[in-house]
Amino acid sequence: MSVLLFRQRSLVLPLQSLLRTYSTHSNIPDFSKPSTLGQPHFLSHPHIVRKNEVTPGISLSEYKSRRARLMARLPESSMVVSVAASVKYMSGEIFYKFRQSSDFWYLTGFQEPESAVILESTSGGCKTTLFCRGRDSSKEKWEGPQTDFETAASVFGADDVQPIDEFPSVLKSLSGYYSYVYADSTNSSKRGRQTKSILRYLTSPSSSRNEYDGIIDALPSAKRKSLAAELAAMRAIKSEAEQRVMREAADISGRAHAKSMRFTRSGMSESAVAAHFEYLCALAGSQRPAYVPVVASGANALIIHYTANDQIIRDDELILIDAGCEYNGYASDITRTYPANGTFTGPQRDLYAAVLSAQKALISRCSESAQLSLDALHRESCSLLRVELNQLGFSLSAGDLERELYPHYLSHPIGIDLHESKHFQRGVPLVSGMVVTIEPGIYVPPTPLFPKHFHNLGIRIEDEVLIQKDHPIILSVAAPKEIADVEGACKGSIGLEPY
Ligand SMILES: [Mn+2]
Repeated sequence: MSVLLFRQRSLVLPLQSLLRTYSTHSNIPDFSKPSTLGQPHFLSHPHIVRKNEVTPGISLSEYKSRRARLMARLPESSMVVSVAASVKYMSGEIFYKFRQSSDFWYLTGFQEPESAVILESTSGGCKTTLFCRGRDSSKEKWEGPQTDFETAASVFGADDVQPIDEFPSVLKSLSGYYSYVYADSTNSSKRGRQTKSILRYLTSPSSSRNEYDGIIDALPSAKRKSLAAELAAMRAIKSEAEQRVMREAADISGRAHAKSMRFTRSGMSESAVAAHFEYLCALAGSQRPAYVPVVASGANALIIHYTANDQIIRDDELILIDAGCEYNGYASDITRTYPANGTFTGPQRDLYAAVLSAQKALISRCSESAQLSLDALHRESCSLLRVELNQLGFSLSAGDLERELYPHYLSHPIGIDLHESKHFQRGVPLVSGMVVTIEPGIYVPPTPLFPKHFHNLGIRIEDEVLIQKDHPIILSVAAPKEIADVEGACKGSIGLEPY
C-alpha cells in the first residue's frame, strides 16, 4: 500500500510545489513591494498567505478563538501576558535569523521581535492589547518594514495597540488589578535560574524585556501562574488548520528524505546529504530546519544525537537520517535508515525488519479508542523489540535493551515546537488531534554480548502520527520505509522525477 501511495504523491505534489514557487508571467497576482507589514501578508505575499489568514494556513478567527478559549479556561480575575522572543546573536552584532517565541506566536501570529501581548477577560470574551515597535523610518531603512499600530489592530484582531515602551508600565498597573497573572519569565529556561543575574548584568537594564522579568518575578507566588502549562494543554490538540499545515511540513520533509536516499552515494560526505536535504526543504518553502539534522553513516548511528555530519560514507554502510523542516510555524520530524549502495545486506535487512515491525505495531495502537498513554506505548515498544531481537538470536539479560540497545524514549508530542513535551503528561491516554512521533530504534555496540553480524548497526524509524478516534494517520507517509520502497527510492526505480 505504501508503494502505491508513494507513487501517487511523488507524481502530483512536486508539480504543485514547482508551480507555487516558479509561477511566471500572467500568473503572478498583484502585490505591493516592499511589504508594508513586518511579516508576510496577503497584500504583499499572496503566494504564502491567503485572504483572511494571519499566518499561512491559520485564520484570524482561529487566533481569536485561541485567545478566547484560553481566557475561558482560567479562573475569574485572570490576565495573561506573553512576550516575543529576542533576537539572538552569533557573534558581536551578527544576528541569527529571527524565530518568534512559540507561545506568543500561537496567541497572536505576530512575527516581530520587541513585542508583547496582554489578554484580559471581558463580559464579551477577551480584550487583546498588542504592544509593538510601530513605524520607525530610520530603522526600517536598514531592517525592513515594521507593522504600524493601526494595521496591527486590524490584521491581528487586537482591541488596542500600544508602543512597546509602554508595556512595562501597563503591565505593572494591570497586574495589581487582577488576582492571577498567567505569564512565564523569559529567564525560566533550564539553566535560567543560574544565569539570570549574569543576563541582567550583561543586558541593558532599561529594556522592556528586563523590566518585564523584574515585574513578573516580583509577583507574589499565589498570584503568578504558569501560562506555558495552560497553553501546552491547548497546543497539544491540533485544530484542522494546524493539522493541514503539519501535513504539508511532513510532506516536504518526507519527499526530501526520499530524494536524499536517491542522492546518496558511497564516497560522499555525510554533510553533502545533509545539505541536499536542507536545500530540498528550503526550495519547497520551508523557513528553516526544525533542528540540526543527524546524518549518521555506519557506526556513527550509535550516537543518538550525532550532528557532526562530516565523515565519508562507505559502500556497505547504513545511513541514518533524522531530519525535518519547519514550515509555516510547524515542525516536522522524520527518521529513516537506508543502505548507502541501495541494497540491504542480510543482517542489515533482518535488524531493519525487526525495528519496522515493532514501529508499525506501535503506530497501529495510536488512537483515542486504544486508551494508551505515551508511557504505555513506550513500555510496549520495549517488549515488542525484545521479542523481535530474541527471534534474531540475541540473548538479552535484564536491562540490556533499555540500557544498551534502545536507550531513548519512544515518542514526543510535536507541533510549533519540535518537542512539545515540557508540560505534556506522558501518563495520560492520547486523544484525537494530538500529533506524536513514534520512533523506536536499535543500536548495537560491538561487544561480545550481542551477535557479531549486528555489531555497529544503528537503526531508527520515526514517523509523525496524528491521533484520531479509532485510527492513526501517518503524516510522514511521503518518506519510504518498507524495505522494497526504501531500496527502490535509493536506486531511483520508484517514480521520482529526474534531477
Ligand atoms: Mn523525534
